[in-house]
Amino acid sequence: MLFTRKDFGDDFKWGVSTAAYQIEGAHAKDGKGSSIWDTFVQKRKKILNQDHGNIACDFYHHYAEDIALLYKLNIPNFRFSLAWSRIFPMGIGSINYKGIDFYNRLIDFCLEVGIDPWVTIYHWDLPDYLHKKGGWTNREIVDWFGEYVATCSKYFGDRVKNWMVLNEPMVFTGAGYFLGVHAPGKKGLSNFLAAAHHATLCQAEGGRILRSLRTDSSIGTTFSYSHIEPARKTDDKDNRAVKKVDALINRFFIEPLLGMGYPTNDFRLLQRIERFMYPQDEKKLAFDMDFIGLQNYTREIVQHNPFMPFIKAKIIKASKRVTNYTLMDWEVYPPSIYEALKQYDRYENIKEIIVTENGAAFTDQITGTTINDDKRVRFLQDYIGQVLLAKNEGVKVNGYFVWTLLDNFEWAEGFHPRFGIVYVDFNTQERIVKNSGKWYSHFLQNTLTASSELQNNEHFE
Ligand code: IFM
Repeated sequence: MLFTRKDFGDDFKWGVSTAAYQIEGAHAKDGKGSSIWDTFVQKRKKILNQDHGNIACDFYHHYAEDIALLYKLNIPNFRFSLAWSRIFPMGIGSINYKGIDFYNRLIDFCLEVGIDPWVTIYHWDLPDYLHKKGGWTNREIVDWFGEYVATCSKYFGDRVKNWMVLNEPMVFTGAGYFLGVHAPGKKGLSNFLAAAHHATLCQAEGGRILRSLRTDSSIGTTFSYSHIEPARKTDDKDNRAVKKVDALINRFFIEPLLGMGYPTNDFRLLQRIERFMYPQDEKKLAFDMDFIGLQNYTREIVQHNPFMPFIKAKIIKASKRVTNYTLMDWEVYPPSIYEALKQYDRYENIKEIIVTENGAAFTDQITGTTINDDKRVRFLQDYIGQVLLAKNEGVKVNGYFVWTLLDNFEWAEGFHPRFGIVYVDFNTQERIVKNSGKWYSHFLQNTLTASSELQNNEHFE
């Protein structure tokens, strides 16, 4: 399939996404407090190569150069997150005005060069001080978060018109409170369900606060979504396993927001979340967002497995099944984003879908000053082609953001998997635009025709 930017229409939002802890560095600069990630990276054997985000891309000091680069690359929208502990070093109470100044400078500079800021309020870096009080497992977080959201709106809402309340609640509660592989490293079903319920309350409450304070902004929140298929298509147990995994990883946070409650019918164990619910909570979980941010990277193949605690299902790694997978061991499967969009489109209450993240980590080939990342160029074309396919079928998708601008700190995987369309030399902080960055730039300038390979796609057969 051949396509150009024009095929998406003039109103379609194109951009790149980032997150504070992954790029900012300056972890203790100008009054910033410690976050759970600042602490977690100090623990032994939690992060590959003992990497940490203390400096990362030093975006705190290089933001002007990076925004100028965005401008040069014709990228009209920039998604970034606010570090809660830069604004409130202790989570609540006294404001750190140097933190406010930093974000004001960043927002102002974006606007000065004509780039729209898209701001995520929470991308996983909870102030440590609040963690010591129980963090996401403590229901008081609804009030703490409310104070933080209102403060963001007060100081930045005159200029920021696109907000995302949370980033991927399934990932930060699942990896951080059930598996213990992300900050704050807690484990167990109770911790997870408590954190999940409070995050779901906060995502709706955050939306309500933003809307009550500014009526002229567009409010959304983001979710990870992977298309799931059974290992053996006709096996009942595998199909039941798919339903459970789908309820957990794809539906658990979005359905209560849409007023549908938690999807406990397809995974009964999740009913235990009711232990953390107060009367009237079900209503409080719902809020009519202006848009939903969908983040898709791959598809998952699921098999029944009686030895897996609680869920009795296992995700089979891509490297055990296919040859085409990324450094994260995620299958390259472009139709996954099409399936994800179609699924979201089936939800009645979604007004608009924006793909707020999509991208891939591969080993880049460096020759002199050229960074050849053909695999990423192919990946982007193929996934964007699938977005167009869904759009042409009437799906209300109206934006696409590449994950990510700069190579950065990839959480537990450290700096090893490079996702950027711009290469970062972490010793010198030099930035080099990769071929994928050049490709995206030309595509956005509408000077080239993209082609997507329709691999594995039944819709074209
Ligand atoms: O780097 C992350 C990001 O923080 C959240 N979404 C997925 C990305 C790639 O793993």
